[in-house]
Amino acid sequence: MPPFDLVIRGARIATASDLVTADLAIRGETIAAIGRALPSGRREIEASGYIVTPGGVDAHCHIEQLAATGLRNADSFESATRAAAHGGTTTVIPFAAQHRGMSLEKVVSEYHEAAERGAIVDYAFHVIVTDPRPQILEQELPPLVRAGHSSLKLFMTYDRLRVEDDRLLDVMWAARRHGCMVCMHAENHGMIAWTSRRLLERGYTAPRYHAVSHPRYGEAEAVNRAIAFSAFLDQPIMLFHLSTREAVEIVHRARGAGHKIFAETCTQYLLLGAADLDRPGIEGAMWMCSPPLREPGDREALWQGLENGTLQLVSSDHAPYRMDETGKLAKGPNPSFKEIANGLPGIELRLPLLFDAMVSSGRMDLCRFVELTAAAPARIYNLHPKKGTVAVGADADLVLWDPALEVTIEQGLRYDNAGYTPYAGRKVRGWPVMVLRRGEVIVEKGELRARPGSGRFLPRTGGEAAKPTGRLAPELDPSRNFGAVLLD
Ligand code: DUC
Ligand code: ZN
Ligand code: ZN
Repeated sequence: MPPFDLVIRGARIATASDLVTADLAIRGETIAAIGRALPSGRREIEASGYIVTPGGVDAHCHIEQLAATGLRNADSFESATRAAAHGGTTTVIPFAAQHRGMSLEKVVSEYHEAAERGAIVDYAFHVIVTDPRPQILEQELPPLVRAGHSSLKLFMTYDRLRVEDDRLLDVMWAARRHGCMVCMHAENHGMIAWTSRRLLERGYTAPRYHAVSHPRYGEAEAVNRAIAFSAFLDQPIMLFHLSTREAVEIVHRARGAGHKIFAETCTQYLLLGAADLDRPGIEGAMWMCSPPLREPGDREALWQGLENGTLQLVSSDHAPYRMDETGKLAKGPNPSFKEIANGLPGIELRLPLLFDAMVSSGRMDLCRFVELTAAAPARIYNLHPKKGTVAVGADADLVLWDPALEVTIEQGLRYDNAGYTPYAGRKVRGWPVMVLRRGEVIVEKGELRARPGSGRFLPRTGGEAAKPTGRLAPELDPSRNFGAVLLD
């Protein structure tokens, strides 16, 4: 009986810190050995010339999610995680989205049911809180945190999702008490509302005006405000989907000043731009997401932010809506930009696009690619070292890359249910040719081998990233002023 279930021989194995050429052996669901001339496995894969990375961790994606408008996005857990698996992503963190008036507990249990039915890769949830009434924060949140839900998302914009400043502080305070990370959609609501109204009043309704309607200063203002709230309450935050140079600069200064701020950008903000929305008719809707795609200078600032550590990770923000009456055209064939669902598909192509743009292009090394797409999200959301690395004892979630394989991204060939990709026509070098999840080969030669429902929930505590620094604002310091009263 061979000592291992599977041995991958002679690949270059990349983690966030090391690059070695070695054999890798798997027993059961975990990595059992990494070394030279390892004993045999029941299955052997000759992989010299290939690269092994940890399975991708996509820490921000919307799956089977109900929008405040009543629209559900195009993907089920099955279709989204099938697409994720084909692209080398083996862990996802989608959302359990509360809408006003809803019980948080009920919302989370419904998303659990959907994921248990369909998920093909492993998953955790961020819990979106839109209605932080005392009952929710005091009664419903604590048991959810104990059950392994340790990150929340808050919106600073959208009529039906946004939480007012004092309520944001309530949620952040509750998060601090229970050890949760708080993820923020940081855009100024008033600036978006004011700009949108004036554009529509003047007849500027096409998709390209979506980019204009989310002013860059609106992102800067809200990012500043979120950082101030975080510093005030000493509650770590994750700034989701940063899109502008200004936001990167603000985060750079805040981190330099010692604030515990984390920041994400997404594939589309690195590779696409506002010019993509500028197409005839309604076609630009396929490039509409929020925050919107920006300018070349923003993309350069985001890349620099990833290089110098200001931004820690790249997610997909997969939010698929079809170009039909179930999605982007739900309000009719000729909607104004305000009536079109925001979001792009991207869960499948995040890793191949970034492998090409980071590694094949020579812009970053393999270790940095692994850090930004797997290790950092796993660490920040406390899934590391089970996920996000290649190490003895870690889950055998692995991607085998052919670094020389060139693929042109075609419109019809995706595995999600969006019906299009905003990256059609792009050529990438480097492609995931085999994907393993907990030791099982789930994608091989373009074929999916895993069954819906075989993905597993990953309960987690907030971990190191969600821990306060211990430096409360002076007004809240219990040894001074009225701090003790305010903390009560
Ligand atoms: N925010 C997201 O995080 N994703 C899609 C749309 C949005 O506003
Ligand atoms: Zn958002
Ligand atoms: Zn999102």
